[in-house]
Amino acid sequence: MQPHKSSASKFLIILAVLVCVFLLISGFKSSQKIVHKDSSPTTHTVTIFRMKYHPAQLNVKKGDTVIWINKDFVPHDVTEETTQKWTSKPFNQGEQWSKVVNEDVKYFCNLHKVMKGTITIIK
Ligand SMILES: [Cu+2]
Repeated sequence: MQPHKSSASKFLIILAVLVCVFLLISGFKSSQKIVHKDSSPTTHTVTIFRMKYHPAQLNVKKGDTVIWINKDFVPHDVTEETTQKWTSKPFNQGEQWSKVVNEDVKYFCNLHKVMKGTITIIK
């Protein structure tokens, strides 16, 4: 009776280990999938109309692309505000300009300095 009992409990232990391994593998696979999805760059659109950027505040991931589309009747630009280290140059209605963003940005329109926007890098 004793040997039979111990082989039954051995079987249960092996079964439990197999279930654990299966759960670990499936959990690992699904978390890998999420990481891959999160890290792939995406594109965001900022529309310019009525002398404003919409949305004026944008959260992106590092490496994402932002496209500004001018839907106003007058030209606008997108210029880095703090040191003006980059600018789109003015672009007209129906035109667009894009940039890959790797850091927090404060920008404004050099033609209409009340127009302002920010981009924040989120994890
Ligand atoms: Cu403007």
